[in-house]
Amino acid sequence: MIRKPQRIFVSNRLPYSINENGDLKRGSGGLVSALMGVSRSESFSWFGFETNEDHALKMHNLVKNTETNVNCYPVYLDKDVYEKYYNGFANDILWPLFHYESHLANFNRSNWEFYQEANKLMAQQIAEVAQAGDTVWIHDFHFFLLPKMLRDLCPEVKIGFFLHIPFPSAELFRQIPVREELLSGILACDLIGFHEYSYLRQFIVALKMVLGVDANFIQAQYEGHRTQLGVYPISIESDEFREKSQTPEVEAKVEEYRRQHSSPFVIVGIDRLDYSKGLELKLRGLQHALRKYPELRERVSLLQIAIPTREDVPAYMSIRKEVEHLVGSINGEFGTPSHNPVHYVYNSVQETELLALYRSASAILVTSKRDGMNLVAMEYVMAQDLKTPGSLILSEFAGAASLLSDALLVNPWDVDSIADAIKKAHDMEFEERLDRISHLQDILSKYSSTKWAQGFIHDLENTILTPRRIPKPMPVRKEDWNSDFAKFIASPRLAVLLDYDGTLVSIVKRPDQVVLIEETRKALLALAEKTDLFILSGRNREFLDGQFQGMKVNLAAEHGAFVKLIGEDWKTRISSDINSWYPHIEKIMNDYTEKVPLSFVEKKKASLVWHFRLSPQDFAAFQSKKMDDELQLGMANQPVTVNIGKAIVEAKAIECNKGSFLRWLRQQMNSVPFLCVGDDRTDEDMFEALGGAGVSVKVGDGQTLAQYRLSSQKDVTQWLWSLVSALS
Ligand code: GDG
Repeated sequence: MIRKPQRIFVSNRLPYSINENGDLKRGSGGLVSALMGVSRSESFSWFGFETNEDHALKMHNLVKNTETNVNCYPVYLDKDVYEKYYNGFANDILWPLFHYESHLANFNRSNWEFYQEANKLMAQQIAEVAQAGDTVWIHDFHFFLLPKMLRDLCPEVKIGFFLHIPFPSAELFRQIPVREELLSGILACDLIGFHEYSYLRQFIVALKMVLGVDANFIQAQYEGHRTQLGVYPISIESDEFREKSQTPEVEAKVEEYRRQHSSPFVIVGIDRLDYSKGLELKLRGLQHALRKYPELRERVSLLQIAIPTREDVPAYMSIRKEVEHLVGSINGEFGTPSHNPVHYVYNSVQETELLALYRSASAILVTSKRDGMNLVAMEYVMAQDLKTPGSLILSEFAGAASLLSDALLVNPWDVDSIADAIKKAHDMEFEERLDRISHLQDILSKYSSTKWAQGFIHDLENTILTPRRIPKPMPVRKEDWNSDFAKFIASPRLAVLLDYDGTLVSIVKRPDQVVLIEETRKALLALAEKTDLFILSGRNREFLDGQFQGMKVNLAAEHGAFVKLIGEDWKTRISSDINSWYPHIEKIMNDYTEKVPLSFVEKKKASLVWHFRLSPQDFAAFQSKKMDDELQLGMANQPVTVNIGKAIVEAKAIECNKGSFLRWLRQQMNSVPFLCVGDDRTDEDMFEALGGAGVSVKVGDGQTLAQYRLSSQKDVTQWLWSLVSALS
């Protein structure tokens, strides 16, 4: 029987736990219902850490007995390792930094090692279950390294990643000492999702800044792998939530709370006592409202539930202290014997109480400084009774603001903004409140968390797996070559195409000062005795003539636009009209040379190259993009191609292309196999055109279509000697 591909979800903790009586408890969070909702009828697996060894052993079977379609895989992690990976790294560096509190981020290399260890363990355990065609959806910042680790173990699994918290400004992200590892880890995914467009934008900037990857809003390419990018704002199970808020138990509690409320206009606040939630800003805003609008005194109060979290961490102790101090000071300033403007509860509440609080309050105030989304705002909206609709006052800095634009949006850093919104909510007519809440409820009803999960999974399952093109290593010594390559070299006749700069000579700041070293020259001469050797370069004819004077090698200049076979003169392969674009591009490049210090134009017969390797890099790179844009637009209909390369912008006649040269040469040489060697973008055209007609070797790092990789230019001469020796 053919096995059906399965879905695998991964989160830090499992949606289940075992209580003291040994009974299984299912978590009630939004993510749990979303993922359960999306896979109601099919079976799926869920991986998460478990620090109780006994529970880890029992969990799988306990879950199987309760929910037949869930395969639950607890990954046992020693408490100490968990503490260091989770609190020491994820919560002590990623959480503060991603919430713009970089002063609280505390990098510790040993905790980083535990983060790697936890990710690795998770990858190994998933790899035991996942098979080709399966989909793995990884959740959140605990697992930045997991995608790559898993990809290495299971290349044919589709991997998705969703970040539940904001992605910060690239300027902050780049402070992380292990920024490259985090980004290259996550880029092994097939799809990465964010709550909000601005998070995706920051991510793209970070990719460029940290890894030099040019991504757009749709996808990123890194080391030959394509990653789709997208925005998927999370939601709640809206209709279910509305129904839960209307039960008789909740209604009874609503009545009770309304009787107890100490003012006619109660604003509720439900936040974990985390520094990102901006509780101190909320209190300052309220204080300012009561000062600015005396008519609100004794009419407006705040019922704040602050849910304890990470109580032993100094930053959390200090925010608690500040919040409690502010509560005291506001109650001192505005309290009366019968009324306190702030009712503060440092505890969590039962679900019935939570729903009744939402339903009984006249407004909710969310003042997060940064918040991935904020589900509390959505829950408040869905809990509202349309006979008594309340108002949602929401921080612009919560991802939810992008979905809930009918809220009263505030800048939490501006006390006036909060004060004015409180006043507006207080004074708002019934019709406007109803209008706003109905519209918000409509949005959420049509866009539930199940829809969110369906949207992400649909896109993930529809991604096309990038075939893994990881070139095999090419050892310098022939004794270490693999048998395929050794066999290839044994062909009776062989054509060898070698690029020049970056392959036969190292890249230097002044290209005019490049010379072939004697040892390489000798190796080439020896190789030319045994093969049809071609030097295929972007350089012009004069330069190649100078470098290879007296050597019996075939030369191809300007990426193959001109060719000089042994014993013949230079011949052109160009048939298009160069004059239709050359003077115009020359003028534009000259203009840029004026603007960018130390840049210069290299003029060849069928191509022009603007070089900026000596110029201030960021500025020149920016100007090169502008130039590229200008040339692409202006020259769209001309027989010229424009490319940005390593510190160059190159415009060349369409015949100047190593791929087209190789195709031409293959026709001339019939079935002779080719060995193509090169290091940069232009050589990729040659590798692509080669297809199955030979073997390609990339010199140095970077993404490539080549079959083999020689690790560095420094190894080329030695390797050429090995070839000569193998051919003897
Ligand atoms: C992260 C991101 C993003 C809270 N206290 C009680 C209680 N809750 C429930 C709420 C709500 C949930 O917890 C909190 O969700 P948030 O979205 O507000 O925040 P985080 O936990 O920080 O979650 C966040 C989210 O991931 C999803 O992607 O929105 O931005 O930080 O559902 O109702 N529930 C009960 N008693 C409580 O005392 N019963």
